[in-house]
Amino acid sequence: MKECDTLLLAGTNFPYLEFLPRPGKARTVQIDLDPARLGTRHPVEVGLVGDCGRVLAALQPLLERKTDRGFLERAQKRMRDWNQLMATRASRDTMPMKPQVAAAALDRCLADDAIIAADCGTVTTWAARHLRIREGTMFSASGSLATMANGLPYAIAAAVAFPGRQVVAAVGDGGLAMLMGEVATVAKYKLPIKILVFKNNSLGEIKWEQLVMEGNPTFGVDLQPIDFAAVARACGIHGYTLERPGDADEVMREAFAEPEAALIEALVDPNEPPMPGQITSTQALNFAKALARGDQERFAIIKDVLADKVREVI
Ligand SMILES: Cc1ncc(C[n+]2csc(CCOP(=O)(O)OP(=O)(O)O)c2C)c(N)n1
Repeated sequence: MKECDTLLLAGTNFPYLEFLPRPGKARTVQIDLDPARLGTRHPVEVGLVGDCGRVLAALQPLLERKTDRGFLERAQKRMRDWNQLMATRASRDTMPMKPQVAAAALDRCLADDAIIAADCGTVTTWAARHLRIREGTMFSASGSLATMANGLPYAIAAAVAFPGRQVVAAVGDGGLAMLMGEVATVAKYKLPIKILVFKNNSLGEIKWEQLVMEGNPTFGVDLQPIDFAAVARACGIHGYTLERPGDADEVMREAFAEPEAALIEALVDPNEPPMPGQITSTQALNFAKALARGDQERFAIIKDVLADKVREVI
């Protein structure tokens, strides 16, 4: 997106401005049903009010196919490389299990028309990167407010609104702990939701923000470990624990084969960084500063980041 000359925002309230081209660098067209949304995030040259599907269909005949396919082909190659990197990261068999391994195993159990709700946290990253959105899939996260603990209530609402469709909540252990009573709601109303908990015993997103955005050793982000599979059973739904990467597919399939609700707690590595696609020099510098200031997990973090890099190079 940073290299485009024209940016088309279609039905989005995308709040992460650092990923958009700098204002003035690209001409921007925005389509939204709500005129109040136009230009709120990014300066817009042309604002179009209407249903995105219909507006895009009306715009399409105005496009001219370029003979120079260079920009498209470079983007496609980068996408292929990125997908390859994601596949590599999701197929590691080291212990503790990498969160990407659990997310990819979940992906292989998804129906095309699944409704997926992801919590806010590093879990958003694993879900967004490893769950393939098919035609008919619905995927939600807490986009504007980025609130924790949204995944399970979203899933409950989806299961009530769309009976018969596969509904999945991908949640963090911090998020689930905040609204754990809702597991009993799932049991009470017999909603056949599948809940995947990424259990890293930490407020993962905040841990990485402290390291990378602030350059500080982590503080106050460890969670009281909870046996979520036991909580699930105590509330009246099936509970599974997934610990070993080699068991990921089998445990996930078993849980998805249950006609009733099931919760799978995946014990995942708390030191797996949600690495951005492009790392800025400030991020790298802050990370180094935090480690130099004596983060208690620094050796585990460095070992993993280095091992990951070496594997990518090989
Ligand atoms: C209600 C609320 N409180 C605090 C935050 C700030 N916050 C964002 S992500 C996060 C940690 C989430 O931890 P967890 O659910 O365990 O997921 P992880 O990041 O470890 O995957 C926090 C505290 C928030 N977004 N919403």
